Amino acid sequence: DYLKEKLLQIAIPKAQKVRQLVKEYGDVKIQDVTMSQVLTGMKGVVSLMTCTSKLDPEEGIRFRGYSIPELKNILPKIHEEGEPLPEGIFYLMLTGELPSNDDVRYISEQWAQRAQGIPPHVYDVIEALPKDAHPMIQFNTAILAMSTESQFRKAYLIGMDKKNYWDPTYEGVMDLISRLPIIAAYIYRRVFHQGDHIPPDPSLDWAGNLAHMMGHDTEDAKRLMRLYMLIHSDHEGGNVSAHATHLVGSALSNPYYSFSAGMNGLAGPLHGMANQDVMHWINKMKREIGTDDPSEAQIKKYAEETLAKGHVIPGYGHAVLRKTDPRFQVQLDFANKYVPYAPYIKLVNKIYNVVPDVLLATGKVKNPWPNVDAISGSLLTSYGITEFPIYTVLFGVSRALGVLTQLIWDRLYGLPIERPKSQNLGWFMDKANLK
Ligand code: NMX
Ligand code: MLT
Repeated sequence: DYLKEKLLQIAIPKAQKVRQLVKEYGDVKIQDVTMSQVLTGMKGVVSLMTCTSKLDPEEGIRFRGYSIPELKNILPKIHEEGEPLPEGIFYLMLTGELPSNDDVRYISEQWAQRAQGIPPHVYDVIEALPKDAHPMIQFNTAILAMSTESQFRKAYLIGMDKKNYWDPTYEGVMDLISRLPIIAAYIYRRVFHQGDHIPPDPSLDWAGNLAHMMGHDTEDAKRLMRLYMLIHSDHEGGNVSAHATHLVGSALSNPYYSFSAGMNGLAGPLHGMANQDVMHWINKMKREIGTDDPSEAQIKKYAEETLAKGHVIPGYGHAVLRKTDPRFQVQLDFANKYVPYAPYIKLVNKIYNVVPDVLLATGKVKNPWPNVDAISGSLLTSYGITEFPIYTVLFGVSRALGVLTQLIWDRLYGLPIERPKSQNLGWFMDKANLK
């Protein structure tokens, strides 16, 4: 496997640097931490080392230094006018280098081959769940069921040398990523299409195959799926799904256990489930106002009522970003170009005109702008993928690319078990001299 060889060559000097930093520069102070940072979700506290991507509050995400608009131009594509292949961003996040067409083809082929290894019991486990169990429950159950295949545990029991932990991690990650589209499509067809399953087409790319297996076999749907898989793939290390995957991986739990932890976090409404909740919020608005095409004044009133009830407006706000999410923007540009008359896209535009001011008026929301989830469901719906509960699963398939390449790097760096310190309320009160 030339990719593994290459990765090791890139990683050896970097892992040496990590060891040197700990040994020779371990006492260097990097930050002061305030009370409010700890008590409001550790915002801004640098406590993780992540190499796959970095988030700037104003500019948004960069993957190994490249922004989304840049990647749309430089990553390999199947069609000149089309979207980059997610295989390319995987290669970039893994190696730090831009892939050639051959590199991307190699990964596509690897994943198509490895995808054939899903054991039959995984389908039995999915089938044992009620059809109306949320697709994220079915997805995560399948991920855990696939951990019977983990090579990490087997190698660990045989007595693998620490410095080789990355190797079975890489194997598990490649297997897992290759199989996620099949699992996601299986759940989709089981729940929404009477179990009428569509076999994978190994000649297709990873994202194109997902659209194909879901039954959305047009070139347009494949193109949208490539875009979706590209932009959801990573958001540096501190978001809940990345952080959870990394934390659980630090106990040397295998890639399946680690990724499952991340997916449990993605299923929360403040994280990935927001993409489904946005659609519920829009549809409830249409029902309550009594029209499919509410005016901006009506949307404003509905948004204000949402806040008055103590609910969040899904798809808006962010823990780090302080501007419109470039992942929202790239989808909006795509939608305005290809499906501008789609009713949900017209609504997304109207909501964007109104909601930031409503949130700003609260005086407490730190970022009133839309995030990735404010449009992704409306875009999928406009391409015929109208079943909202599958949206977070699609987010999860994509997120695997980033959090699992980082898991390989965690083992290449030789990072230890993670164990921050906790304190009780009295300790914090003492620090503040509060009686
Ligand atoms: N609607 C209503 N209130 C909000 C919103 C929103 N969209 N965003 C923030 N707030 C509130 C927040 O609940 C908090 O209220 P309180 O002080 O009463 O507890 C206050 O504003 C300050 O919060 P922030 O510091 O601005 O935001 P925080 O970092 O705590 O949370 C989110 C970030 C993303 C969880 C938050 O903006 C939110 O709940 N957004 C809606 C859900 C959503 O779209 N999540 C998806 C994020 C992207 N993703 O895919 O993961
Ligand atoms: C993400 O993509 O993980 C979300 O935008 C949440 C985050 O970055 O905190």
